[in-house]
Amino acid sequence: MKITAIHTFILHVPVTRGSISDSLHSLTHWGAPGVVIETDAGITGYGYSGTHAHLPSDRLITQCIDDSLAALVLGRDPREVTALWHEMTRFPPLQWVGRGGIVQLAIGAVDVALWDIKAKAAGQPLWQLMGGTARPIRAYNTDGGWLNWPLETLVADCRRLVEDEGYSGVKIKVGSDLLTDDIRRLGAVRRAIGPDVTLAVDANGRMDLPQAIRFGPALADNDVMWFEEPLWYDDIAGHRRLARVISTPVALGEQLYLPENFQAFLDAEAVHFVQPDVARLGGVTPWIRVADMAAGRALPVVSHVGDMMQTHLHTAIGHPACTMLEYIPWMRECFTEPATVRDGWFLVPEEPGAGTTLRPDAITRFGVG
Ligand code: 0YR
Ligand code: MG
Repeated sequence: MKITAIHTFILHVPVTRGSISDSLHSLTHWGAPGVVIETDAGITGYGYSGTHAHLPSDRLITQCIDDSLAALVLGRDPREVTALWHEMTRFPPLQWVGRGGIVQLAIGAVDVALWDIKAKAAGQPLWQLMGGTARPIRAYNTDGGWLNWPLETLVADCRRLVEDEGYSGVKIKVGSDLLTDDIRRLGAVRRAIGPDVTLAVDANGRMDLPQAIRFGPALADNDVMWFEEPLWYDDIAGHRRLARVISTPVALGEQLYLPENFQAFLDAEAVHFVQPDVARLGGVTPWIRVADMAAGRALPVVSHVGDMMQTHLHTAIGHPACTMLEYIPWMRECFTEPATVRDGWFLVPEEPGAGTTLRPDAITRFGVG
């Protein structure tokens, strides 16, 4: 089988809850700069990254695919995806200008499209190609808990997710200007959802070490499952120190671009819940490597879903280190088989591929220049 054509696209899809904020970002749309790869076997693969829908930066990703990566993979056999990933990440001129960052996001989109083709060629969903068995994955809801919501809205929405929609886990954003606000919001949510629901918090990298340490007792008192991205993303030493002085496990990984970054955090014992994202890490190929690293240290993998779950549902089912997956339904209308939750559990996808096949109208409805 040979790759015969490569086209790129950029989707900007409105988020479901209006304008939302975490401690560092506000957004109204989710971005998906991506790629369609065609083959002489008539199989088409789809892959994309996940961004904050900023057209100038999305264009940097599609340009990297159009102008550099396309020439590397054109004419090649897409089923040789692991070899192609190594070639893409080691292509001298590209790694010189961007090891990590834009280049890695572009490689991730291509890698996912190649895995999509490989799974379609095998007639299997990706989770099955990975050697997994059809097993339910527990969902925790992260399409709530936003930091721009007043306390009453936050509490009512968490209660609704649990009582009306059947979620057994939720995550709320922290990293307010005042730590006392975070403590008040956390306590109110825990009281509203009761002791049995999994509750995680996410500071999106905004705190400094003293503030994160001061938050520790409130996290323990409210039985918080993990403290996500407490400190700036790349600060290995800071996370290691925090992990040693608080009793709540630390989660991170959505901002790490390279498998070697995960290796460094793991070697430093600076992370407990490992959160690789195919959309940032460079695709399914490095995701499997990171999940294997975590499994080798008895650490759970709970992916961040920059792809809005489509591929991560497959990798979660397909890898034994995965225990839960976040649910954030911002791109459901784009796909032929959108990831779906019933009674707090993800349905097992059945279509062959990596879950990324776009509906025919996705680009006409959400495509931007
Ligand atoms: C909004 N999930 C996250 C969103 C989300 C961010 O900025 O991108 O909150 O990706 O941290 O865990
Ligand atoms: Mg997060």
